[in-house]
Amino acid sequence: MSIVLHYFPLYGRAEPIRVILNYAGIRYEEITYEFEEWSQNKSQFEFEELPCLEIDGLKLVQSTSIERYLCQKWGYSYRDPYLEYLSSSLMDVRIDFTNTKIDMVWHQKNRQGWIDWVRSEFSSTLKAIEKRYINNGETGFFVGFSASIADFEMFVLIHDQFLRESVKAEMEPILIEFAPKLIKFVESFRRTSEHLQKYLQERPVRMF
Ligand SMILES: N[C@@H](CCC(=O)N[C@@H](CS)C(=O)NCC(=O)O)C(=O)O
Repeated sequence: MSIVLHYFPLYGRAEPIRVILNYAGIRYEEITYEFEEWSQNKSQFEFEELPCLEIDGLKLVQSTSIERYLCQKWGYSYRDPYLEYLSSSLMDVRIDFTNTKIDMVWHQKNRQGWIDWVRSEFSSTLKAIEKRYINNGETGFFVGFSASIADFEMFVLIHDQFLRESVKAEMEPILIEFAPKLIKFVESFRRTSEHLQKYLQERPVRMF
């Protein structure tokens, strides 16, 4: 099977896709577009946006639909509608967060304002996310006893936005104050896949 991920030199909307692929130990290539060369390339892609995941020549677009596709294909989804709702609703939480961050940090160049927003507004969402984790029995997963889209999404949200080396000093205190069990989730989920651990050690350091 040939798998190619097309994206920019960012974690961005492609990172949950990379995390799912790596967690499952699936080999793929990446084609990275520098921002200057994007305008000549965008017409190749439906909706003229990235990420795009090319699987055996089939070009999949829209990041969350790609994630759902991968989760269905590799056994990380639930047939039960309520369990799947519990799982995918956490994806919507992460997207709301991403959209706010893109707007404040990327467009408005207001990183400090965004950090203030995380502490004053998003902290109640962090508490609600932690409550979901506790309600599932602190199993190491957000829904049931095995990995689902909720875990990939919450791993990317909590690990990359609060705990990775380059943001930890500023962001981890917010988690410690409002939702400390989410740190335990990240530690536990990382241990469930050696492929994921290797990926995290080897991936390039990105700002966004
Ligand atoms: N709903 C889309 C949004 C995709 C999107 O906004 N992609 C941005 C990068 S994160 C992009 O391609 N920007 C370049 C452009 O619009 O020309 C998804 O989730 O994939």
